[in-house]
Amino acid sequence: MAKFPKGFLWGGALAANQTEGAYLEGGKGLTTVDLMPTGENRWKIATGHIDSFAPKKNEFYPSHEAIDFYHRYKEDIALFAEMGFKALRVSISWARIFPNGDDEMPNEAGLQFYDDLFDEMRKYDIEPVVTIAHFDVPVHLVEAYGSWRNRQLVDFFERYAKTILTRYQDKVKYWMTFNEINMLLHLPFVGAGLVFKEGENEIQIKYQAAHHQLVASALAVKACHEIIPDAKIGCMLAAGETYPYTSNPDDVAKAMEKDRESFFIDVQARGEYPGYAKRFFRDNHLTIEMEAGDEELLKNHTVDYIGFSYYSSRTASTDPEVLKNQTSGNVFGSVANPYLQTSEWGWAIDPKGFRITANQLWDRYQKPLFVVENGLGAIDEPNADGTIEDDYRIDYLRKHIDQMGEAIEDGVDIIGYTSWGPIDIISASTGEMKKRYGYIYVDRDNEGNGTLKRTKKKSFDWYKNVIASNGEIL
Ligand code: BGP
Repeated sequence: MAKFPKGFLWGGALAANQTEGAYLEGGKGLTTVDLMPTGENRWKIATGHIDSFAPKKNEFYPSHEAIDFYHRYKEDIALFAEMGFKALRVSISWARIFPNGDDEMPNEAGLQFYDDLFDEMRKYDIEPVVTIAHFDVPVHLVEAYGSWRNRQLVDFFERYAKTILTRYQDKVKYWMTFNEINMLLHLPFVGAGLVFKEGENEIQIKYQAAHHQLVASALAVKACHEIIPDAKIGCMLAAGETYPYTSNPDDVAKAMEKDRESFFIDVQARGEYPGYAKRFFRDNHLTIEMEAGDEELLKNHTVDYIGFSYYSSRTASTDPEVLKNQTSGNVFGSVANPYLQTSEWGWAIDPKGFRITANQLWDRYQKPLFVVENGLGAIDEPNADGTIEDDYRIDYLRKHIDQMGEAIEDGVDIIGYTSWGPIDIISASTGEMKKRYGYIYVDRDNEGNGTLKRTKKKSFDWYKNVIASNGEIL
């Protein structure tokens, strides 16, 4: 069995918008995700097509209450502490700090909330790992500026980042800029608050917005290094190796091209756009407007570590017959891999792919890796006595942690593992509550009914042992 390094950061990962609820409390402004209902409209909105910047009466918006972590975080953190968490990844909601995004002064009630939250973690020696932007843009910035398509967002983001870096400099030593930065290419409203008008060149807008986020990310890295010299700040990629469906060189080349979404990380970790990205812009007649000084900024302020999520591998094919068999529920346009089983939501389950992905990222960037998301979204059926035997979840996690250990044995430098949704939360893609990742069950259904009571699942004690044995006992 592989040895995990001493001080390995075991824990879990959450995002404000999927967890906190209290969507207008404490002076918080509306964020993009507060406009995303469950049901069929969600997908349309996620891809940048929305007709109202206010919630509608006849829709259900799961982020509005989520699991009420805003009021119950003490109870939840006590449970994480009981499992022995060394780290907890959370995000700060931009609109709790700057309700409109472009406000001159931050909102003190919002700042205080996260002060209290970090104090609560520190009480149990849980290291906060903080994502500055996790899928929520203040709605005012979308309406008034067009969100990340507008260069002005860089300044608003910089002000926000500097405000929180300064405020929490003594409490937070691990930071991350944008969650799954590549997601803006697939779900542009989710990743970047982008809304498209009929007939617009969506691809041009997405890559321009990406450039703005990359500049903003470099500015946050710069600010972090200046304000908290002993902190580490990383980027975050929705990772997952793309396999060729066959050994046909056409398939191999297609898989290679699909993996080139990691150009984001090339910019954030190596400090420049790679040649293949420039070629892609040329071939697609895209003009990315850059300001004087951007290139130097990107070059000089690269990240300290590579954060990534890994849920599954992807598979690419050029064969029209194979292409008919796209996996469901996956935004990466992957075809079904005949060697892999899938989750109830159609995500391929591939522990070995985790080792491969970690090796590829390490070989490529030679910077420490931090696994900040991994897990199985599944339906849990409580027994009559309320217990939940989630052996399928244990099985998934056991195999993935084992492969992470293999990657470490391969020489990959991995500093921590925060599994996704250690307590059941709202699903980002579907808005459902029944897609659960947690070691802790939350009594709430897709329509928002339930007591919100927390119950330990079977996986709770299992993960507790994994942490206590530093990954020796799986
Ligand atoms: C990632 C996001 C998370 C999270 C996770 C699981 O894309 O960073 O916010 O939700 O995926 O996805 P889902 O909630 O759709 O199952």
